[in-house]
Amino acid sequence: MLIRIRRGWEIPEHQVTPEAVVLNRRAALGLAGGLAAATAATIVRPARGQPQGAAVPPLPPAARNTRYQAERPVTPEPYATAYNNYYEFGSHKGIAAAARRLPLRPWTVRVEGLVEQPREFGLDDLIAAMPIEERIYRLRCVEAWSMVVPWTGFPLAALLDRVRPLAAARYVRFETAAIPGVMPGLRQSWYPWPYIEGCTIEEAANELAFLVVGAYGKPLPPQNGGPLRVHFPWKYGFKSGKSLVRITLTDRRPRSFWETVQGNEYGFWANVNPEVPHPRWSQATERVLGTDERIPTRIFNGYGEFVAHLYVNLQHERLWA
Ligand SMILES: Nc1nc2c(c(=O)[nH]1)N[C@H]1C(S)=C(S)[C@@H](COP(=O)(O)O)O[C@H]1N2
Ligand SMILES: [Mo]
Repeated sequence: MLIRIRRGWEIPEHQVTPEAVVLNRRAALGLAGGLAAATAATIVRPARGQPQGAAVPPLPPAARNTRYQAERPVTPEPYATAYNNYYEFGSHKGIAAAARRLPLRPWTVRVEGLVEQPREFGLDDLIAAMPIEERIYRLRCVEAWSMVVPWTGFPLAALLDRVRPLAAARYVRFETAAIPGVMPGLRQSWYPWPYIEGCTIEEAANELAFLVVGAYGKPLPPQNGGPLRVHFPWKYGFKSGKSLVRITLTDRRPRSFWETVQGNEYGFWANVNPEVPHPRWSQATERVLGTDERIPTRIFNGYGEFVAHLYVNLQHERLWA
């Protein structure tokens, strides 16, 4: 079978990445104060496309959990793994080759903060200890494109149980890897690295909140956030931080990367809602990655039956962007 992979820059609708537009504008406005200094610093760069680090073991067998139905075809793997947002590797969609420089092993993630038992987990020990399963989830990017991916992973709640959150913990903060020698995007020093995201403890405990270690039955490739990412399928994709290194339970609402960059466009909650437009474009429909289709966007990305109850008493909050 011949599958032609369109490169990010060949997709006419997305010649411009909306999220990048903001930053380029900010840079043009002279907000790039630290840029000169950062470019001057010596950055050791391994050869482009060269995988780094120790070998990644195959995933243990993972049965598909049929409770979660995508109701749409799975996006062909070459599209999902070649059209990515991962700003640490560049503010365009074609970062997959550059991301192969990320060493995926050894990998550890710290889980700490307001917990009884802070711990650092080696990724393979964690995978062996967790209830691994496959879930087919929709992913809706705030840029109005979407895909459907079979992820392998385990509920975020299963990991949090291991460290026993204290009653005072109200939020979960996700910190993702920032490795200057490996990630050329970090030289764009006007961005508030590292990439931070966050959610409430109730959202983290929701059955849909998923820690992902694989896609399409294989270990999660770096461009999709390997070796460990989170996915909240009812929220815009930017809430789902890639390549996690630290998970912190806290009593303060984390301020996320995109909130810091442009808080009027990217808020804390960022639940998918077709009726609430982004300030610069409509969210009513979405382009289906790998097809020429546009389909209506659904509230909570179609996951309202699982998550709508989380927001009933929060109508005063800016829940949708
Ligand atoms: N660390 C980090 N995580 C990130 C991003 C990023 O730039 N850096 N981009 C986000 C955005 S905007 C989206 S839409 C999803 C994209 O995931 P995918 O490449 O697997 O489709 O990752 C999210 N997680
Ligand atoms: Mo996104």
